[in-house]
Amino acid sequence: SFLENVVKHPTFLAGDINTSFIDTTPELFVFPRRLDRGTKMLTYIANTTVNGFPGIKQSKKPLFDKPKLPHVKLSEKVPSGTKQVLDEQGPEGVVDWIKAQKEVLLTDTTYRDAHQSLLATRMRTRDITRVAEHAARLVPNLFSAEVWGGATYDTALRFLREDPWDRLNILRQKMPNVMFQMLLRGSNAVGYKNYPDNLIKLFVKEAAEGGVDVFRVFDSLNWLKGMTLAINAVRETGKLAEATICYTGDILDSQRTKYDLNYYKNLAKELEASGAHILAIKDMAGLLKPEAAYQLISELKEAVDLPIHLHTHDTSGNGIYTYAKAIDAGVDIVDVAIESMSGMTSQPSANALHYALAYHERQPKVSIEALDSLSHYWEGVRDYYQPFESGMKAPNSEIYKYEMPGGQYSNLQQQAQAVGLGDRWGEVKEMYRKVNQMFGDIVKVTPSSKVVGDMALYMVQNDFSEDDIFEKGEKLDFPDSVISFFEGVLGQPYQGFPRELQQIVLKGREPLTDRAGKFLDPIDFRDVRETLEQKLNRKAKVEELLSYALYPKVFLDYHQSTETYGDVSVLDTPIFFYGLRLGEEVAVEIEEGKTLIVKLVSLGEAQRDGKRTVYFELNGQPREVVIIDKN
Ligand code: 3PY
Ligand code: ZN
Repeated sequence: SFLENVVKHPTFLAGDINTSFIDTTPELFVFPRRLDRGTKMLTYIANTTVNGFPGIKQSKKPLFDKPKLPHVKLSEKVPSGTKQVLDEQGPEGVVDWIKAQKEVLLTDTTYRDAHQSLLATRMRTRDITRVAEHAARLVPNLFSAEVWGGATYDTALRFLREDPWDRLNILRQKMPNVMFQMLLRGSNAVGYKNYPDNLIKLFVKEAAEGGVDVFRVFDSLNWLKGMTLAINAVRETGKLAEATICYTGDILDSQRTKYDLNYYKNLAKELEASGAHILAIKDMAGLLKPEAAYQLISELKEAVDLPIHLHTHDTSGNGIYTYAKAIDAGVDIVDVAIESMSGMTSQPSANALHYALAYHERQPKVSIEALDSLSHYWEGVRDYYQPFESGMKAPNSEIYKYEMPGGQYSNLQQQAQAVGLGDRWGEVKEMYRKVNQMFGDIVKVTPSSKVVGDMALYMVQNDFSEDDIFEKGEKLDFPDSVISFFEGVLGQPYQGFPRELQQIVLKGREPLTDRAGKFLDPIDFRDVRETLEQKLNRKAKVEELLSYALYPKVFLDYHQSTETYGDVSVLDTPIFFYGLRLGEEVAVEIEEGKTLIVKLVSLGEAQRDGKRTVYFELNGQPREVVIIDKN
């Protein structure tokens, strides 16, 4: 095809060639895409059929029932909702609207935190968006749907081979009435480290344009300075800034005085003063006990004039009780998940809350039939993701002792297994608790929770006690995340760092005392564009610049995957995870109105070099692809 390029080139056709022609005409080396979409898709299916999917133990492809979509007339007009309130009356209008509601309002986290906490964030855009038009008609009275942010951005690119911005765009089209909410990790955006200020600003601007209406902004140490830049960036977009306090400790425990009611009240006032439209209480580990919820919410309602939005995880099994008490204390909005995606490390059930508040004057105005029909859909979808379930079978009130966030519990357990500590999980949890105390009792949420988890693993793995750390610490190589925590890169913990341990870890280096973002050079996006476009060999969209700036390697790997396999988001989830059974025939809609019929006919033997030919029929025509058998 090099030759084809040469003979088709206008200079060649004009007969006007000299010897430098090849050197000075770089486009000669740009070959048309080698593989058509069909072949790319077959390559993905062949590879997955033979080699499996990362994180899924290879097994026979299970038989699945198709998830049942709710019966809804999609031709009917979508009722208006909070999104229209925002569009017509702006963020202050939404705030007034919230205050005027007697009933407690609901945020549905099924599309984000629920699967982040239950299924390792693996839910694919296809399964999320398929039910969106139905949900828009069934539950138009939601306050918001949490659909983006947290770990979803990274996971979409890294594991699901899809563009997180597509999810947002498709959802926005299909659900035009309910406000969309995202979780933004302050100056860590949707990543695990501090990014330059101009990246945060551009990210927020694009996310707002892409459809995010409510930005829940938190800092992993509850450090105000880590949030204000993002809060201001959100305000500039005309969207809602939901400034967040992460809840830790126990306000009612007289033994634990660091995070008491006054701490929370003061922080709430500071957030109000820094421009928050809504105050979120983010109980990421599910530590807020019912009576504490009553007192905390009552006092915060007195302390600030902001609507209050409560988030919890149901790990202990007490989530509904906590919400009931918070609702009696006047909380404005609570986070729930559709029943079949709720409970345990996820949010409390929306459906159960409906019944818990039967005959209560604040029972939410959401139809239980609608919630049930959505729950049936998610029940079917959840089966697809069985390999990513944590294996937790019952509530676990030990979480009150360990204070591990919902999303971290199963993750850390897996990490422990990966380093051969599977049978010492109990010790790891105890160590997590001890490390928290060694670090001065800190707020633990992404990424500070990861620091505590890394240190706990490190200590158990090496059989280090707390004394060992203090005695031998000068000579130890601590995990990177622990070093950057003590360097102050994640921000400043409330009441500062434990000095002695900090000096041991930093070995004489001076920590930061101000925002890391202040010292990072702004990103030159023109530079980034140039580099990226060279790598992609085409124009890049702003969203792609952001993905590249946030996660350079992950984004380039994702790009490489789309070059090899095409757009795999069109495959249904069983095919995406397992490929095809021998003889299985499926229809794949690769774009609207264009469907390919694919049948797996046979698998050739693996050759010495691992190559294996896989035989298909594509629209009735025989096709074969060669892949490497990695087994
Ligand atoms: C995240 O940052 O992803 C979280 O969900 C923290 O709770
Ligand atoms: Zn959460």
